[in-house]
Amino acid sequence: MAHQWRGVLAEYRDHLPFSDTDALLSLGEGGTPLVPAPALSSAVGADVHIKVEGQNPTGSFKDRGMASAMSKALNDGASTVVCASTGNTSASAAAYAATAGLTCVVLLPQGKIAAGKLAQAVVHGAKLVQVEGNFDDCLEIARKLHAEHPVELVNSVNPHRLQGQKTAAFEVCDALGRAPDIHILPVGNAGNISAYWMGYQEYRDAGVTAQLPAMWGFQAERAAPFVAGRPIPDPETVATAIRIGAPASWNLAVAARDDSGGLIDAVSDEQILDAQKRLAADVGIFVEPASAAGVAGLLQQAGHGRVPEDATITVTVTGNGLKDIDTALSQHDLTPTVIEADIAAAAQAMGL
Ligand code: AN7
Repeated sequence: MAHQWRGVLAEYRDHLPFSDTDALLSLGEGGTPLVPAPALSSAVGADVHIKVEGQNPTGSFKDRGMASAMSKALNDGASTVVCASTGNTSASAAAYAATAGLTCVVLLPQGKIAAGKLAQAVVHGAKLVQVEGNFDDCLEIARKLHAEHPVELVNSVNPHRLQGQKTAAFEVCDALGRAPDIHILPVGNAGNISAYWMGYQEYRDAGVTAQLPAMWGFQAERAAPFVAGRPIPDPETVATAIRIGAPASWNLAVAARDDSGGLIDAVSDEQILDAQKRLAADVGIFVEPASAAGVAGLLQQAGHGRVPEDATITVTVTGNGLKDIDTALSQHDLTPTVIEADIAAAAQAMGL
């Protein structure tokens, strides 16, 4: 019988801090494809592969860490979990709380969440609290609620989130048969770049791989605290998922960048939307705007001559394009071609 993927916790149990008696939650997260991208490879002169995290159960990479953090909360006897979110964390937390039978409260920056993500939190039964402020305000409230009340915090400041998320680095190595030379991804709250770096180091230390990649992170230009070297008070970007000015995993991300010999740079909203279009039209992968920041960064660095020839490069695209169709469609002319229900009219419309 074909192997059925069991979710990241069961698949990578040997590398995760769970005991034999712990219950492990799964909605089938992980096992996402690593897709070769010939259009990007020829554009930048390297061997580019896309790690398609939009194929996770709730459509983003957050499911890996949420499986882990929610399992831990369940095993510890929690009854309520809380998170701040730009959308994907809340969608994932809501789904995993549903399967765990826990109550979930999500704090969201009012008016700045893509409609698909809001829908996910609603249908999975989370209690939505919209905050008149940005993500950073929401996270501060979530941290305090956790400190002062019996609620578990499932943002990536919870170390179990990074434990689950590091499995993506394992999968990249398992798929390539080696670690890439460069791993690229978008950076918002900075949990993911920290988790990948942890995963790559653990595989190298365990002797599974021989080398480590350089970690390249990309932020949106007006929400780029790592580029500024300090928090940004009023982050703004079309890529609402990474509209974050005070990343929680600051020190871990700086270590990932510096210890790997990598970089964290900024890309404009225009570059992000252009990369989103190229991924969809040239590669065949529809991602949300934030997820295109890594590809935008790759193209930018190639333009500066900084992409080593023939390097093996993996780029994580973090979330599914279907979560935010409003932004995607706003980039296209939607004037439909309308015809009578008639073959001749159809042929004419097709230019035949
Ligand atoms: C699609 O959901 O922070 O640097 O609250 O949704 O690990 O924060 C989302 C972040 C990239 C940035 N791409 O990852 C949230 C949230 C997408 C995202 C990021 C996010 P981190």
